[in-house]
Amino acid sequence: MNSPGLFFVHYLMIINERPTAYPIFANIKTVAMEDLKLEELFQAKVDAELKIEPKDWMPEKYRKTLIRQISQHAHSEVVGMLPEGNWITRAPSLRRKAILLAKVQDEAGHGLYLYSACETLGATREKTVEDLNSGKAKYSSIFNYPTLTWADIGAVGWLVDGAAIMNQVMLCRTSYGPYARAMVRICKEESFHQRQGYEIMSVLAKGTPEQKEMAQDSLNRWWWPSLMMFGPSDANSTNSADSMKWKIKRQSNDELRQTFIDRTVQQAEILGLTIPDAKLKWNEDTKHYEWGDIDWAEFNNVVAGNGPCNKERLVARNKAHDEGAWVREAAMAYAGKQAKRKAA
Ligand code: FAQ
Repeated sequence: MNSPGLFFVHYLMIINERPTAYPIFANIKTVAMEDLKLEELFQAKVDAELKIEPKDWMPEKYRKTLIRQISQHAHSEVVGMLPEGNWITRAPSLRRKAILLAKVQDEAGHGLYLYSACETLGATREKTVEDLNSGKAKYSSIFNYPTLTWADIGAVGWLVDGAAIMNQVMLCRTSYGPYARAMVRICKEESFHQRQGYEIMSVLAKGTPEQKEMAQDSLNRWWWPSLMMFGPSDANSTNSADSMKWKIKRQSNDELRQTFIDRTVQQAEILGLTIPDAKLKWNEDTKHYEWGDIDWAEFNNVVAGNGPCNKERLVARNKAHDEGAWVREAAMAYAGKQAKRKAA
């Protein structure tokens, strides 16, 4: 307890959650509950940096916003395996293949932690997955672009994981406990992913002229879609006001995008590659890069399901789901047997 505010919130939690353990406080509880509506108590907890846990009271809109964001995040991890999985059989060496395999498996693990976090909010796994497979649910726009060359695996690690981690570090401190805890491990792994991508780009950029050209071509194609990963501009971000108030998000889409650009431009300079933006310019006064215009029509089109690979991704997910039916059945049968054995 390092502040009076935190002490007050903690005290209210004790008397609200365990009044019988503190009979002296029973009357105060009634008064406190009258004075402080549940929503205010919830907000006070959030403001005091206490985590909201699954059994705590929460506004319905908070629960829905979390289910929306966490499920979209989980779907992104799972669909995100597809563009990279495309290169596992064609990785240029055994070392590269082993690294890529490990990375793609990490993404599956991230999906699982996140689906589990989503279940703690009352969303069933079946419904969440069904929403992805039917095309109802969103996932990150970035995974609807194709990986055409080996350099794209470098660009995905460097730029896509780089953008993902920029956004996800703040989520380690998100207000919902299960999401925050899942994000700690995810961020450690994303950090390795970003470095492996940068290393691929650095080897190619220092290689033959053809290899350097391949790296540049890949940067040209992935730069703008990576900037779109941060979501619409703050002015058009419909969910941000609530998410910031509830400390689900702690930095805005535009702030994170700017930080990503500032860091990544310097990394491109070290690689000797050129960011495909004629308007890119360092501003000595703001200490930030100025940059060109994102094609929001392209973003909206991809999010609406009309990007280069949207249909292909859903076909692949549905095929994997159908072919995995026997695994789910076997797991259920095993769980049934275990339950019977325990009951006997
Ligand atoms: N694509 O009001 P906002 C990864 C939607 S994981 C598609 O600003 P919000 C790992 C948004 O859902 C990458 N849709 O929304 C990996 C909303 O629609 P709705 C994913 C987008 O939630 C690497 C509407 O636009 N990361 O890469 C996109 O406050 C390599 C209005 O937007 C996460 O999911 C988009 N890019 O802010 C895996 C992180 N952006 O639902 C494999 C968690 C926005 O109202 C290989 N998510 N929309 O119908 C977040 O931090 C947030 O959800 C944002 C969007 C920042 C993505």
